Amino acid sequence: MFTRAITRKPCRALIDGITTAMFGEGTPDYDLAVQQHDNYVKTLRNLGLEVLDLAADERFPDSCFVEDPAVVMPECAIITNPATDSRNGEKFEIIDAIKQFYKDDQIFHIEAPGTMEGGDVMLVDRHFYVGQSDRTNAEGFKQFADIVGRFGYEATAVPVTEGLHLKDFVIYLEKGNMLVSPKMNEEPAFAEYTKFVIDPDELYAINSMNINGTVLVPEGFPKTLKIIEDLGYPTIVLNNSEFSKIDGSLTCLSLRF
Ligand code: CIR
Repeated sequence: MFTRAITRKPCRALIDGITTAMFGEGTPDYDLAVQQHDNYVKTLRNLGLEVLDLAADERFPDSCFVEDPAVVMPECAIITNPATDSRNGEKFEIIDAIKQFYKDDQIFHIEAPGTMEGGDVMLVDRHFYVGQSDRTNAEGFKQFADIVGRFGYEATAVPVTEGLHLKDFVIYLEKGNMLVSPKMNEEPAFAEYTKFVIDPDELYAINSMNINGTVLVPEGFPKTLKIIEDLGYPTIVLNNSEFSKIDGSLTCLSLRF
């Protein structure tokens, strides 16, 4: 059960965010991004979460994607080590927010040469699956597994070969149900789960977000929406178009705990 979230307002420099255009072409419209972000925060608040919405930080174009510089769980928070030069400094900026909710001895760090971004980290009950991607390396995984192991969590590394982060290609809903890309459907680490394979033309909607039993789904993906509705979930559809242009999905925009 989530009770809180941390978000950060998009900055004007968002238009210079890193992108492979894996989900959409074009430059984000700043004003529209602000509107979409406001709506995202409002939606989390309507679902009962207390949201700390941090001020925009113009030094870091991608800083609204707060999921990447930290990984949070009830027992501790792990400040990651983002892999790209333009994002690495975000780890210093998220700490003040984290310190409002975690004591110093509950805060851990991924250290170089380890790299990690939270978009690669997916929790299933007490088991973390960690993408091995351009952003999270084997050393980052090793440090992470060691930290969470102290709190009784298991951790398994999963190769990510299709694009940016693990959670762009697999998302856990609950009760053993996962939304997966056709490729992740073949991943041995997920053999035991019930997988719903998302059409290649709707891959962006894999990153839907279960908040306490209501699933937030990006707008424009009717086949995925139907799969989620047929599973019995109430859904809320959110337009995330401006973030998708710089490879940002729904979960990227918050830390939830
Ligand atoms: C980046 O390339 O780092 C950003 N433009 C997008 C980050 C998306 N974050 C996420 O999936 N957790």
